[in-house]
Amino acid sequence: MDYKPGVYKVRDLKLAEEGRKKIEWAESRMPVLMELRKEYSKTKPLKGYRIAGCLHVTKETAVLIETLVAAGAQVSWSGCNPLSTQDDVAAALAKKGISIFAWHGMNVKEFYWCIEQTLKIEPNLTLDDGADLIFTIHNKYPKLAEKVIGGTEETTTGVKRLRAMAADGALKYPVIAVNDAETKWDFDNVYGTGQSSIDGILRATSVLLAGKNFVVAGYGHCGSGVAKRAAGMGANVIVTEVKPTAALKAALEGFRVMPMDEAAKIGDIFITATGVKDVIVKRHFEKMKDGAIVCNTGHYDCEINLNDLAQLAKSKRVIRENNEEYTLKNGKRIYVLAQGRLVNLAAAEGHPSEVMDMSFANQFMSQVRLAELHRKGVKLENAVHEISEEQDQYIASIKLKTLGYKIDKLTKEQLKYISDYSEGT
Ligand code: 3DD
Repeated sequence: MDYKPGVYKVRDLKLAEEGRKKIEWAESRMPVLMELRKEYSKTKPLKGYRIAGCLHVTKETAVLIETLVAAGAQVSWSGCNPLSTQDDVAAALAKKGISIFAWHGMNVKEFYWCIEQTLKIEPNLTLDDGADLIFTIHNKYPKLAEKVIGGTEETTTGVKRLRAMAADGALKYPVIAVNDAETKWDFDNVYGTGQSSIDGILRATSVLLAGKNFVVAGYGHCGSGVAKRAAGMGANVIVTEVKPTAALKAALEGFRVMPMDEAAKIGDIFITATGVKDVIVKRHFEKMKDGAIVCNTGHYDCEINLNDLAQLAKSKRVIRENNEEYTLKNGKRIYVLAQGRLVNLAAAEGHPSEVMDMSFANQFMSQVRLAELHRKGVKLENAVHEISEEQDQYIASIKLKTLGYKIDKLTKEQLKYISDYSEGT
């Protein structure tokens, strides 16, 4: 493939100056990644490695990209959602010579075209969020897949997809599940999704949350984060679930729990965070109150069935940015945010830099680990691999240090006690 370094396609290069300021703002709040950049720009462990990346182009991702480059990597990048690219950030990256193909509001055909452009770098490492890049390589460029030494995956649904591929024996190279790092899921998914989803809803509607019936579909790490932050804003949170333990947790946290068929009648605001398709469908829309607001914070846009809604509607118009008003044949109006795509990134800026700092420290360390294993001639199994406990605690300890916290240390006796089973009551 004819790769030309620094080739790019972005919305408008003139936005670069604004984008650079946003990136500098993010750098000031991502001390772990900046610490790693300082350390690894000396040794450049990624020199000679070519990374194709497919991850939301935000100010935080720009800090990750420029850290990978500082560590010696050649990088070519596309966004992992048609609506999540911040155009000024993309322009700033392009201006700095990064090969980037991303703009806000692309269609699905353009989305996959961008992914294909990044493959011209003939990557030997991939970095993914939702597994669309890995899936494209496996499906359309199997020869290229043979040359990839490994990849990393950012999100829950992407890891599930890759585990299914591995179970089928279809995975052609090892992938590290960044999502499953505790310093990722227990912070990014909970605090990040919680705050940024509310951010997206407020930017697209500016409604008062206090007193509203706020329906959260899915009480996993993301949904529980959203539920708790909505409750903190005074919303009356209702949780719908299919998993008894998750529903039980929601109930014991003090939230109302009921099926969507019942919640549809009383909800004012609905947000899906399940990773499953058809969570809100025709019969739910038919039950909803006039003025109900519906949105999604799951990775793919399949959780709200917009085809069903279109069948019920007699007209549709954009009433505010990222906010479409569907007028139903029965006269009721339903408002869909960000075209049913992830509202936190499409209608806001995604998670705050402070949590992405640790997620992306895991991405960076995992890419370095894959390169180091390759240099040592160590071949990982073509499967989904976990982040080590050691890496998790290392990243958490740097974060603590940058926040000025000190913690206790186990004494020799305590360490012995933990491993020794002879001491009883
Ligand atoms: N994701 C959320 N906010 C993001 C940001 N500011 N930059 C890049 C990606 C961002 C998506 C993550 O939550 C990802 O970890 C996921 O999808 O799980």
